[in-house]
Amino acid sequence: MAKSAFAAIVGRPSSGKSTLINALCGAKVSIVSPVPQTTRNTVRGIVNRKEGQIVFLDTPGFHISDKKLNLRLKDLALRALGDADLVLYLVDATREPGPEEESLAAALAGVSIPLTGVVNKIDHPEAQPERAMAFIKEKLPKAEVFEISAKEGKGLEELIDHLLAKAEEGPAWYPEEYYTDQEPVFRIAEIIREKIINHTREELPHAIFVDFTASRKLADGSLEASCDIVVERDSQKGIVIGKGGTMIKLIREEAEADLAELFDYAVKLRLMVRVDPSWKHDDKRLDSLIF
Ligand SMILES: Nc1nc2c(ncn2[C@@H]2O[C@H](COP(=O)(O)OP(=O)(O)OP(=O)(O)O)[C@@H](O)[C@H]2O)c(=O)[nH]1
Ligand SMILES: [Mg+2]
Repeated sequence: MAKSAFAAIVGRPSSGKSTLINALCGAKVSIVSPVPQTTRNTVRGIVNRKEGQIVFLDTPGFHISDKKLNLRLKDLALRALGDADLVLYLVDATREPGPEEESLAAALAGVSIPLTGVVNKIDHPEAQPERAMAFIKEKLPKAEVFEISAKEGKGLEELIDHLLAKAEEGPAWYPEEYYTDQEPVFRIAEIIREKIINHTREELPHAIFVDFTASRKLADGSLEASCDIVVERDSQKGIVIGKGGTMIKLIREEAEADLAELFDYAVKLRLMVRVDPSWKHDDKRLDSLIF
């Protein structure tokens, strides 16, 4: 009988959760940027081995803040634990564990599913893996701890073997050829958001969301997708569009190139920029964005 498990990946913002899920799945499942709070949803990535299937759940970074958006993201990260059989607690070896790390470790100490500690970014010149290791051992003494570099793909097979050993016998939840279950509409919007964050991170790291408005199949088999990039202020609209439209063109071209890798049909993007000063305070809007 094969094994199967849902494994939630939790950690502070920018600890490398999304980089890890992509490396584990060997494909871009979840968007990555140097800006904290990039991931806003529980994103599933599937790994199949002859021993069984692990469905990884990437989650938003655990961040302490009173802002509405952040509260929702934190809540979502903790809720993913309720859907999981195993939990991976990712700690960034380049950062000192402060109050936020303490708070997350305390929350995880109360969780009843098996927990595995993961020290990430060991490739980084400023990494102090012993410090991160000692922190996890102190706060969560029962956890086994692995050292990895998600970016360089180091230590991942050992981690997968360990999780398969911990997993219980059970059916595969997804067909073997699946590496994610995300809808194309969501993936397209996310890839666009990744390009915007990575190009405008100093000016508007969290000010945007991408609203998929329409799509149609063209005669050549490609998909034309229309999306609104929603910003909070007029000045931000100018940043996204760029001088003479150069920025939005770059965003479109890079996103189309990534999408060409992800889908077996071409995606042609029609991007517009819209201003909505209150989207981050709009409960209905947040309901539709954070799930
Ligand atoms: N050197 C190094 N950098 C890494 C590694 N893993 C992730 N990073 C970098 O860390 C930054 C954050 O990575 P993400 O994967 O987006 O982090 P995250 O935990 O998903 O962040 P949120 O979604 O915001 O919570 C990016 O600049 C990554 O390139 C690693 O193993 N080594
Ligand atoms: Mg992420």
